[in-house]
Amino acid sequence: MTELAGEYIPSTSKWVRDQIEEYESSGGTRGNLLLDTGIPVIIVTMRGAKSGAVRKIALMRVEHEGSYALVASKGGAPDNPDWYHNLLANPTEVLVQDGPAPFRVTVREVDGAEYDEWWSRSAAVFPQYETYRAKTDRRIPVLVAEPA
Ligand code: F42
Repeated sequence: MTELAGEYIPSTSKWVRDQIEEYESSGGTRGNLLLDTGIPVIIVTMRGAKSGAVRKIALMRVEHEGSYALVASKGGAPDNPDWYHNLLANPTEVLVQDGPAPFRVTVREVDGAEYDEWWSRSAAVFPQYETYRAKTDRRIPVLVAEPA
């Protein structure tokens, strides 16, 4: 089973860590939608930038030709999510789970035309991203995870 070595420290956000637990324990057959929206999610496993621990988050599933957008929206909050820093610090120690088992990916931040292309794919899956963008003057980072 593809895993990251080290101590797992769950998210401080209960609803998120519960969703991750349900997704992983069911092989992606439960806990795979965002609340009651019917929109699929993925689980991303990474290395903490400060703790060096294993960290996990859930994100909306935005997939295109085997690659995934990781949209650091955090509900339109004024600051970036902690996980954004993790992925920038350790871009090759990342797993994506989209179904029964996680697989290794390499992550990079996108800009320019590539950002626009992935942003429109993301907003097509989850229109709420546009609401988040309108809510903050923070530029919401978009990273792309590509199978390693
Ligand atoms: N968040 C998004 O930003 N975009 C989405 O599309 C999205 C979808 C989604 C769907 C389902 C679901 O359950 C949650 C979803 N979320 C989405 C929420 C997402 O999973 C995260 O919970 C959210 O983005 C906040 O991420 P965060 O990394 O800021 O998490 C906080 C709550 C957290 O757990 N903080 C920890 C803490 O102890 O305060 C630290 C986490 C951490 O990674 N620390 C690093 C370390 O070294 O361990 C250091 C990080 C640093 O700043 O260097």
